[in-house]
Amino acid sequence: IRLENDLYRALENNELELFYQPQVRLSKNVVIGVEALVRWNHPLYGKISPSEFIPMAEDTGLITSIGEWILEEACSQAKSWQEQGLCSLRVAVNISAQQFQRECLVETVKEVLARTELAPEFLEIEITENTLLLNTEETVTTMKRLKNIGVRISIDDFGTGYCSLQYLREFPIDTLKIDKVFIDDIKAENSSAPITTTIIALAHSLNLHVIAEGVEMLEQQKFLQANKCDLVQGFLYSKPVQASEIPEFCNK
Ligand code: G
Ligand code: G
Ligand code: MN
Ligand code: NA
Repeated sequence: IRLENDLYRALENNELELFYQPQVRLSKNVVIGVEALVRWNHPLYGKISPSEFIPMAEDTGLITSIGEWILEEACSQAKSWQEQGLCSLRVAVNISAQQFQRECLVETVKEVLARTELAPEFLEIEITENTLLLNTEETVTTMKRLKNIGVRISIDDFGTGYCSLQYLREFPIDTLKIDKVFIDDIKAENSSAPITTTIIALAHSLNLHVIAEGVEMLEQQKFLQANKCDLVQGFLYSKPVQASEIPEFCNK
């Protein structure tokens, strides 16, 4: 309860910070994007994980202002990297289920893109399958409106939700993110990881991109390369880092 009170001040006290984790194209070994991951630097308790305070932000309604700050910070950072001539990185932003349900989301995305002057194709919105479970009609409408703006949509933690696959036909999705639990099945280059290979095949047969999350071992990279996964993300390449550390990944 104390923590909830503190969250009210976190924004104005500049206690929130975005970290960025590189996303690598396997065929060319280049960084093509980053996922923005929020951190709360609490003056007393130190770093607090978003899995703790995002639910709190949802309960208190603070998710609207915090979500807008995250979106704007991520887009303006991406624009700033582009202006420095470093690289044209896509930025992926996690949107919680509740945030996705808010009526203002599409307007907020539009306004943030206008203010930061980031071209919409460089913004990717990450939602989970559980977001799709809620209020299907409105969810499709919101996704279509986001697509019309030109932003990309990815399904985070793919394969772990309680969702039927029917949505893949109906919803305008660009990318599937294979959850780390399935990547963990890959222990060696010749491992059996049928869920991962099936998700890759599923994505490609639907003309979607596919990214593996939580890649930690070279054996996993080799397996994913052999099985034609498009993109990878994980500690093998980099943990989430501060914005200032991202440019050095672009010149590799
Ligand atoms: O980065 P980390 O492993 O601590 O993230 C923990 C969880 O918090 C993950 O499920 C991640 O998707 C979520 N998360 C991280 N950053 C954000 C954010 O900016 N917004 C939302 N809604 N969730 C986030
Ligand atoms: O739910 P979502 O996929 O957005 O959560 C991403 C979370 O996974 C972040 O908290 C990030 O710190 C964490 N993460 C990213 N790469 C790895 C990895 O290779 N191993 C582990 N254990 N966690 C990772
Ligand atoms: Mn994510
Ligand atoms: Na995930």
